[in-house]
Amino acid sequence: MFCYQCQETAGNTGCTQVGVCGKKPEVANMQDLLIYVSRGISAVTTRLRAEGKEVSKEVNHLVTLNLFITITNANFDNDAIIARIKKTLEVKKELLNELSNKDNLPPAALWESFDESEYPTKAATVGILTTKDEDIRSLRELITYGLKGLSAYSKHANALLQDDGEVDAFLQRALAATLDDSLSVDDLVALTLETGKYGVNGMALLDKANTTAYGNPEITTVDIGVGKNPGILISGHDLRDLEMLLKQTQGTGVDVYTHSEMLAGQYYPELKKYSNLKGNYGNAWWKQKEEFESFNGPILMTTNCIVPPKASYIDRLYTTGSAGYPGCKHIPGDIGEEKDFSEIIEQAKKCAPPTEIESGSIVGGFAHAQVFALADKVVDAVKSGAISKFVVMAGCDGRSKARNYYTDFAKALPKDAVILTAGCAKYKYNKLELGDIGGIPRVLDAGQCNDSYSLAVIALKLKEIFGLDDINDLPLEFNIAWYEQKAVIVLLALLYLGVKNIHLGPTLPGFLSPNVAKVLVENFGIAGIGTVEDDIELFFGKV
Ligand code: FSO
Ligand code: SF4
Repeated sequence: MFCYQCQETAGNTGCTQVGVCGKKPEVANMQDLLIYVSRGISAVTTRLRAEGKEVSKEVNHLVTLNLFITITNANFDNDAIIARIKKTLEVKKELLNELSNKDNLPPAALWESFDESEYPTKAATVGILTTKDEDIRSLRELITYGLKGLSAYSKHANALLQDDGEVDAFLQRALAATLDDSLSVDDLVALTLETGKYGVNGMALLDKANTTAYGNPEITTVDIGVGKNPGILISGHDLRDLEMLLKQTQGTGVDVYTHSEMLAGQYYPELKKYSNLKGNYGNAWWKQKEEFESFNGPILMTTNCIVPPKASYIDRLYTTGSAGYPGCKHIPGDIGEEKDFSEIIEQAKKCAPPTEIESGSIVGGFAHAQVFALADKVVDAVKSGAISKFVVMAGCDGRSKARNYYTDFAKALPKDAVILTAGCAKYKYNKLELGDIGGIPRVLDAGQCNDSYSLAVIALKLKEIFGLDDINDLPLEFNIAWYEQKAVIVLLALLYLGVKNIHLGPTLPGFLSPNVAKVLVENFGIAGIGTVEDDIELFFGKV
């Protein structure tokens, strides 16, 4: 196996024996093959579109779900991945029949085998290292990881019956382009930036889907303690799953708690109206071994991030959608279907209520509409100097000790600085008592990692209000934490929007070759992180 797609990759160069995430070599290899066949089918759909033929939504959804499944910590279930490979090959076979011109298709578009005993051998020939030039490899993977993130966001929008055919067409065109040996480094750099453009569109689509279905997030105080009823803990990012679970648990005496990224569900009017939606339990994804144990009831993983579970609670862990883990029950249900969570609810009834691990509350819901509603207050605070700067600290949390930097950085910020956050990175500082500035909390949580889009919309609005020509002239710094591939699409989207001098940590991606890293540094001023003291001085001058 060789995988270097996430921030925790071994030695920041690549996992080769087993994933730091717990991914086994055979699963890593089948994921490589799933990516290969997804590239192959994308070459076929891209040719079909060029011939003026329609590609169905079902095919688009097939490709996006394939990519989503290979995101870090989403799916560890080899059988599920093999089933996706076969399904993709079947669909591709039919699509090939519709093509008028099959000349010069890449080998991935033509390869086919329904005998899974051949898959390991094939997988060994299609992995990341088969691209020999390190810069081409780096750019192909950077694009692929951005597309994985984009797929995740598209899939969530699709679950709410929203599609953007242009995003899907781009996604497949770009995926197919990673097979094209005629593309130069410059071509691939251009495609990387174009990926960012569609990243913005994909996040806008999801924002529209979420707000159309559930209203605009609003300021919400979320309890982090527990009640007396048994509970179901729902994690991951899929709000449609949360809605179905809330509906089905009403009146059963079972409460629903959110975990990690699902916290954002609490901010939406059409979700928070359910009286059986209790508080948020626990913290970011990587603490789940302890927190799932003490939760006592069943846990539903709707997407990443799964940590390989302990035997003590594996019988309480369920997956759905892109998520999967061998030995955990997977709840099926396609887009537009009502999933049946009754088995989880029945199990919950027999479980003890959650053990309290924290008490108090956290405040969130500062997505674009809510911040716009407070715009006068915010603008006045900036004009009067009460707020000196905003610091975007969106992204992911993770296990590495180096991430304590973000807690220390938040604590060390001048008291007139406000943090804009989204994603599970917030758990590094959302329970600190950072106070407020004239009623504006110093940590404004927009929601999930995809709600970084909201932060960009807010920045663009501030640019307009202050009459600036350039987003980089705002009193705004970007100090982003990354872990997996959704953060890659967020980064590319920000670059496309013209944001410069983003600090990215705790380490720069291992998949960036020295030359590709140089392009990002020279053109966009991307930098790593330093010590807390140095970075505070860099952003604020001597304080
Ligand atoms: Fe976190 Fe995991 Fe949302 Fe990621 S739960 S790390 S960027 O999946 O997607 O922020
Ligand atoms: Fe390693 Fe990350 Fe890949 Fe897991 S996802 S195998 S930790 S690089």
